[in-house]
Amino acid sequence: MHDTCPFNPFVERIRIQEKIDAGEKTSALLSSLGDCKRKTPPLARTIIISTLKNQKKPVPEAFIEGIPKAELHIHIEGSLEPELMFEFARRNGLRLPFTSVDEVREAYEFADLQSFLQLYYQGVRVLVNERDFYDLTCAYLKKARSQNIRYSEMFFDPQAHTGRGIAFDTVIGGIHHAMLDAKQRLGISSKLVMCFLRDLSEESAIATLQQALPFKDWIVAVGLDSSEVGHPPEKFTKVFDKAREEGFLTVAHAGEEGPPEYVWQALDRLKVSRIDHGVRCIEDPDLTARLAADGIPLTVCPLSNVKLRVFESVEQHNLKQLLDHGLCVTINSDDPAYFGGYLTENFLAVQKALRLDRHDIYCLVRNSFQAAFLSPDEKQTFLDELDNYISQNQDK
Ligand code: ES4
Ligand code: ZN
Repeated sequence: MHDTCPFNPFVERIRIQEKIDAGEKTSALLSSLGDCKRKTPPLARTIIISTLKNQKKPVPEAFIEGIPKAELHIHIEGSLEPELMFEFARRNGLRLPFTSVDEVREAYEFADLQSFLQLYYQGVRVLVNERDFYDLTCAYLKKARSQNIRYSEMFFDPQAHTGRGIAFDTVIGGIHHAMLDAKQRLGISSKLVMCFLRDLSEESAIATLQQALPFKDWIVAVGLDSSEVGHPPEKFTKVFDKAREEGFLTVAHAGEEGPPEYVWQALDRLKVSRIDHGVRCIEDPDLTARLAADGIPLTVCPLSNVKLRVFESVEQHNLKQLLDHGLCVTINSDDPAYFGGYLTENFLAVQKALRLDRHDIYCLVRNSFQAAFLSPDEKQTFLDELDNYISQNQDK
């Protein structure tokens, strides 16, 4: 160790900080570390963070577009673009209550979550055959790859399909095979999270979990979505207990429209690893402190929150406050075909409206890889890729 790394990292840290303060470039500093860069990653990261904090230049869009990202909150059915909706309706011999793609897009004005869900459940009816689920997933993963998403965890809603007579294996088969092909052809990694619809009964969720057991290896976690208010997490305590016994990780939508109490229940009753949305946690200081202390990530979806009127505008969004409270905030697209943007558009919107700097963007992206359901080694590979991007793009 000492043969290749003959310096004291503490002294080195001070020496490097002086150079950063004097304006030296990240790439020069990192290469001055030489071999020790790999052996002392925290030092390399200190350099990156300190130089990012020193950057006063505006954040170019290209920096955000190019940064390697992860997405942890995307409903695959919510990536159904109107063009594909028409295509699937045509090939399945179904009629849509719209005459054109433009007419569909014009209908995407929502008063709240419930008014969105009506259109969302109407949209999914064009998904009938395994090939529809395959094509839908391929289209999303291709788009994700084009935005430099390196890893995506996708929700799917089996009950939205089995409830209208589509077999569970048709749904998961199409999605899974698209994930395998996208990994091979595009190099994008992905995992699947199965959501229970909370406006249905716990018995229905239990039946869905049973149907999923033969496909256990294809699903990393279970979640809870759909109409939140009036359907508290505690309603699903038993099915989440069973899911954890079967080896699934757990997440839940909570604190999107629902009160902080629902976030407490998701943590204490459903034992979730992450909270989806969670933005209303800020109303309860004890809850905010708990989330920060336990490092529970929030998968925040800014454009979704504005479209569904959780916040009046992106400028009014509390994402920056959540970060300032020390929470592990991540940025996500939710239902990109309905909410006016995929992941990059979400980053661009918050960067502009909340004047985020490069360091904020770095932290948000880093949080997503840290919060992902990946092994420590897999995370490290992505984090190294992220750090390389930062050190190579600081002059842009
Ligand atoms: C959803 Cl934005 C949102 N919230 C809750 N459930 C959902 N399902 C699809 N999108
Ligand atoms: Zn969601």
